[in-house]
Amino acid sequence: MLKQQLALKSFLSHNASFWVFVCLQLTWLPHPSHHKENVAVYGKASQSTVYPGAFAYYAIDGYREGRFSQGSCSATNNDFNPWWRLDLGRTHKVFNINITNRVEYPTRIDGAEIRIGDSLDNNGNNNPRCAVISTIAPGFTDTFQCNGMDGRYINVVISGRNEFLTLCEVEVYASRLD
Ligand SMILES: [Ca+2]
Repeated sequence: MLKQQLALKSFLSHNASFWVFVCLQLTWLPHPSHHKENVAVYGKASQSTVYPGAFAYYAIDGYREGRFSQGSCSATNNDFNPWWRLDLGRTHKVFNINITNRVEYPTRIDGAEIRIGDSLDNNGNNNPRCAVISTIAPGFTDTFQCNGMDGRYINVVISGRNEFLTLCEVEVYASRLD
């Protein structure tokens, strides 16, 4: 047997437990792509009211364009407690959510809450809270960690004031619960 073969044989036998460990990890770890797909684009969006031409769907059209005039931002009218909701069709484990703010009037998003769950009570706005958006820079995208919260519905709601709720893109990175 060649020297190299002997060395390899020795390495493999002495490190058998290591290779078993590697194989088990490769087999058992969830495939990373489960978390890397934006599932929002497969959902259905709705909102408390529709500002003329600014449909709820524009927040999940796949474009982060933050200039309102480009027709890729959703907006409600100046509602009291305005909300936007995404229906994923079935319960998902939600890891993180990216929200892209509008370029103009960026402070309108301040204080908005992200809520996730399976209930439609109060239009889904009573579901458990993932995060409160303090502020997002004009036209920027911020990420909010939801750490595997379960839910079919993702709501963004502004409580306690009249506001135009404007969302230029909402991306949801989640795994389907089978
Ligand atoms: Ca958009």
